[in-house]
Order: sequence, then C-alpha cells, then structure tokens
Amino acid sequence: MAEFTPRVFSGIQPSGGLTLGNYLGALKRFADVQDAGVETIYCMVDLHAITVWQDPTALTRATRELCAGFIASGIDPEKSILFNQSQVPAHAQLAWIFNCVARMGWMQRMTQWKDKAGKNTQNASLGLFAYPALMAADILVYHATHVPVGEDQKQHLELTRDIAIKFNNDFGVDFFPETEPVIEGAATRVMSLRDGTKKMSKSDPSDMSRINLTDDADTIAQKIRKARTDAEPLPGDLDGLTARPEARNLVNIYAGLADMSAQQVLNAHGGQQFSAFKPALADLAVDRLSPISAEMSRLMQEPAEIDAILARGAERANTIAAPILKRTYEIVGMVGA
Ligand code: AQP
Repeated sequence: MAEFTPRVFSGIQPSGGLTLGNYLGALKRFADVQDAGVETIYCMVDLHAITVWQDPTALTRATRELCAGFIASGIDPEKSILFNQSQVPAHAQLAWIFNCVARMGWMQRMTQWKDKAGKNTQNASLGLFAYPALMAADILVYHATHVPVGEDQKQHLELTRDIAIKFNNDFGVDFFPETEPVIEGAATRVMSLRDGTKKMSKSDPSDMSRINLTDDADTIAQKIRKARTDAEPLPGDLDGLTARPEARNLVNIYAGLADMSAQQVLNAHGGQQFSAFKPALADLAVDRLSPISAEMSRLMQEPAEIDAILARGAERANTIAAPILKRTYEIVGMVGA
C-alpha cells in the first residue's frame, strides 16, 4: 500500500443557513484540525446542493454566507484552502469516472438517498442518486486521507473507500488512498430540538427544530426554552440518558459547546430540572454563537471580499487536483491526458 501524505478534506452544502449541527459536527472541528499541522481543504459543495432544487439567487447568497460561516468559525483562508466546488472542474470530471466505477446497488443502499428521495424515487434527480460518487471525487481528487464529518456521513465515507478500492483493483494500481472518516467529539450527531430521534437539519421545515448560526440571542434562548424534553431531572450518569433522546441531545449540545464530555456535563448538572439546565445551556449557546453570528453579518457586507477568497482558494485547490485528475485519465487510458 502506497504511503499518502496526511491531508484533510471536508465540505458543507450551501443548501440553506448553517445550523448548530453543522457547527458542532463540522465547522468547529474543521477549525481545530486546521492547527494540527496538516494541509486542510474545505469546500462549499454547491454541485451537491443542486441535487435538490435551489433557487439561483438563494444559492449565491447561501454560498457566500457559508464562506462567512467558515471564516467566522475560525477557519483562516491563509492556512486552509477555502473554495466552492463548481470552480474546480476536476471534482465533476473525476465524479464521472467514479460513476462508471460505482455500482447501482451501492447507491441504492445509501440511507441519505432513501431519506431524501422519499417514496417517489422516480421523481428524484439523477444527481441525488449519484451524490456519493461526487462526494468520493471531492475527497479523492486531493488524495485526502482524513475527512472530519458528522455521524450522518459515515456511510458515504465507507462508499468512498469502496470506490477507491474498486478503482485500484480494476486498474491494477495503488493510486487512491483508503480515506478515514474522523467522527469525534460529544456532538457528532446533533438532533432536532423538536424530536430527539431526528437529525437537526437546515432543510427541516420547522425553524424551531434547529438553532441557526444567524439566530440572535433572544431567538436562541427561546428555541432552547421551548425544546422538547421529558419531566425527569437530569441523571448523574450516561446510563440514565438511555431512552431519553431529547435529554441526551441537550446534554451533548452543552458538551460540544463547552468542550466537555457528556459525563462531565452530568457531573456538573446531574439532578437539575430542565427549568435550571435550559437557561444555563441558553447562556452558553449565546456566549459561543453570538461572536460567530456577528462576524458572519460583518463579512456578508463585503461580498467582493468573500468572492476573492473563494477565487484564490479555487486556484490553490486546482493546483492539487489537476495533476491527480490527469494521472487518473492516464490510468484509465484516455488519449491526450
Ligand atoms: N445534526 C448534525 N449533527 C452533526 N453534524 C451534522 N452535520 C450536518 N448536520 C449535522 C455535518 O455537517 C457537515 C455538512 O453537512 P451538509 O450540510 O453538507 O449536509 P447534511 O449532512 O445533509 O446537512 P443538513 O443540515 O441536513 O443539510 P440538508 O438539510 O440540506 O440536507 C457534514 O459533516 C455533516 O455530517
């Protein structure tokens, strides 16, 4: 097996406003990784976003807002490569090769496909079905070795490995790495505030189900106050959270925001009623999220600055991706590669 230089890649869709789930499951961890001494590449995956309908004006705004969210969360465009996917053509080009490597059955098993396509699969876009092959291309076009993601992306990362292995076997090469998912921390799966069994998601029709990174302090406090819970006080240990998904979710959110483990949160708050715990959580959330929200609004006043950051990031990304795509074409046997 070839040795690959450690390199981190991850992406977020500009498919709406950023949520606390995106922050704790992805952005906060991207910022932590940035200072760990490896190259970090972070992408606004606009080609993924259009696998479901996006209003063009809203997509433009969401892409800039997402870039502002990355920067406000601590990602430094000088240290990390920050760009939008559509501006580096190698993603879509490698995705086509991977469409021809991956099998229909692999895609059909993806839970995100089943969830997002719903019952009417005949009416879902072909892009939504092929989404994981594009995701594999996003990662492998940089020979990325590590991908920090939330728990929900684990299956897609396994598929990325399957595609790399099949490509290497089919062509008798040792060219693509078997990328590792990095799913760490107390809040790798932030759940809806209205239903502790459902993922917090930017496309959930209920705004009360999520905290948006652009919410003001009063809205954050109100959403936490109204979050669904049960009538029991918080337990003293993790076993006591079994079968209490809403309580577990609030404890995990607290832990993620405070950089604590869930057990440490229970050590401090076990025995408390939600009437005491929720205000403490609201204060913590406002304290951590308000500076991010303020910096996002400041950056959104400077769209030209954001566009310049993205353009520079795309140039840097392209210098890594283009030779890997060229070598892929040569391996596949394309004349002129
Ligand atoms: N609820 C969550 N908890 C932890 N991590 C999460 N992520 C998303 N939601 C949670 C992580 O954020 C990264 C980017 O995800 P994405 O926006 O590209 O796609 P998604 O997972 O489909 O997010 P949403 O909010 O649910 O978007 P929509 O509603 O458009 O589908 C990933 O690392 C993901 O794990």
